[in-house]
Amino acid sequence: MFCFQCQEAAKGTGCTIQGVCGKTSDVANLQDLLLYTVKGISIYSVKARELGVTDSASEQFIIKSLFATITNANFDRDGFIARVREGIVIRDGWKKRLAGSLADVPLAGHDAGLWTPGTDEVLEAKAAAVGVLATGNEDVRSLRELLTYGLKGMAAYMEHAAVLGYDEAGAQAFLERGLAATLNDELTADELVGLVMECGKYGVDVMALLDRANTETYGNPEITKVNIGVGDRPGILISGHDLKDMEELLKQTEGTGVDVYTHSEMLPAHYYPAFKKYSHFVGNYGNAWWKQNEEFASFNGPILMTTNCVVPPKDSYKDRLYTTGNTGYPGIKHIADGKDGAPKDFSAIIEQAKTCASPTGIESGEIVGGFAHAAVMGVADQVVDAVKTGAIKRFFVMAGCDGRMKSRNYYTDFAQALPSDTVILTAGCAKYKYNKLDLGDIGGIPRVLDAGQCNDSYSLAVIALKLKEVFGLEDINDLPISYNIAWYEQKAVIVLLALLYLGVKNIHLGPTLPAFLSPNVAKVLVDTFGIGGITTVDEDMERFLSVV
Ligand code: FSO
Ligand code: SF4
Repeated sequence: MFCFQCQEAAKGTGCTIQGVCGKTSDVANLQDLLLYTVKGISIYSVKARELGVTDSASEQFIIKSLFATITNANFDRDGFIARVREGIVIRDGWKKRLAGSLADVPLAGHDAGLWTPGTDEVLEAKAAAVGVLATGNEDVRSLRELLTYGLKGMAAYMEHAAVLGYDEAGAQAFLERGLAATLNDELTADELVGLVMECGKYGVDVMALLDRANTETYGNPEITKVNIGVGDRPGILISGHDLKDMEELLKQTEGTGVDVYTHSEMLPAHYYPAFKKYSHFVGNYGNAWWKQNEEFASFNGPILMTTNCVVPPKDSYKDRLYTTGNTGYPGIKHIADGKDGAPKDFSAIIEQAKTCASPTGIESGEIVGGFAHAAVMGVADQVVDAVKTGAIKRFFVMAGCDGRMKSRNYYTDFAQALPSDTVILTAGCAKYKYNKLDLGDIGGIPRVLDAGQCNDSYSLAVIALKLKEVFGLEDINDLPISYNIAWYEQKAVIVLLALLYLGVKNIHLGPTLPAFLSPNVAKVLVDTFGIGGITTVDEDMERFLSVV
């Protein structure tokens, strides 16, 4: 195996024996093969689209496969073998449909479009040969992987929008075009850079699409106080990002005597009007994804993982853990999709919850959030006044991810060291590094404004663009906003590319720069966009605050 797609890549270069995330070598290889398979499908689906032919089963397969290979989403070896076989059937179906035009298909001679799986042994031997290192030139490899990871992040957000009935042909077309491009040895580095930037454009589009899907379905997030204590009834803990699962779980648990709590990235569900009406939707339990080993143990009830990040489970709660959607883990019960659009059946989880003790309290009190674009625009006058009077000197976008590395304590220290006339804008699980600190408020505006999940970083961009308009500025970079972003997995890659597409410069990325950026590709990002890493809190603070 060789995997360097996330921030925790071993030694800052790549995992080679087993993933720091817990991914085994065989699963890592099978994920590479699944990617190779969807790239093979894309060779043909791109041509078919040019001829006006699309296929929603093929589109869904591509999206779900990309999502399943994101860090910490799916560890299910057998599931990946089955997906690869299914993908080959889809690919070969395209070949039949394009029989008359195969000669015009660019890359038709590429192995990704031709190979056949045979036995599981043959398939696994293939899996070991098609990974990241199959591309020899390190800059081409770096650009291909940067593009692939951006596409994975895009696919995750497209999937969340799709389950709510929202999709966009342009993004899907780019997804497939981008995947096929990573197989093309003829492309120059400049052309690959162009595709990476284009990926950022589609990143903005799919985050806007998901924002529309979420807000039109569940209402605009509202400024909300969320309980972080526990009640005395048994509960179900729901984690991940899928709001449709959230909705169905709340509906099915109503009146059963079982409460529902959120964990990690599901916390922002509390901000949506559609979910507030459920009195058994009690609060948020615990912190970011990486603390799940201890927090799932003390929760006492069943836990539903709707998306990444899944940590290899401990025996203490294995029999209470469920996966659904694109998540999976060997030996862990999986809740299947409903048939023909019917809701998923969560009855097994609910029945188990009834036999469990209520959660053990680990915290008490409340945290506040729900500062997505509509809520912030609702108090825009107050915010603009505070900036004009100098009560707010600078905003710090500290969106992104949390993770287990000790070096991430930097973000807690940084938040604490920020002067009291600054405001943190956050989204994603990065917030858990400072959302329980008492940082106070500025004239009633809290100093930590949480917009929601990582995809709600889009909201932060909308807020920045609105402020630019209100202040009559030419350039988004003239706003008093600094970007100190923490990343972990590939959804953060698409968020970053989207911000670059919107023209945001001088983003600082930590706790380390991606292992998949070769020195030359990193230089392009530094020279063109002023991307930088982090150093110490003191040094960085001085640098950020000296900008005028
Ligand atoms: Fe976090 Fe995990 Fe949301 Fe990621 S829970 S790390 S960027 O999946 O997607 O923020
Ligand atoms: Fe390593 Fe991250 Fe890849 Fe897991 S996802 S194998 S931790 S680089």
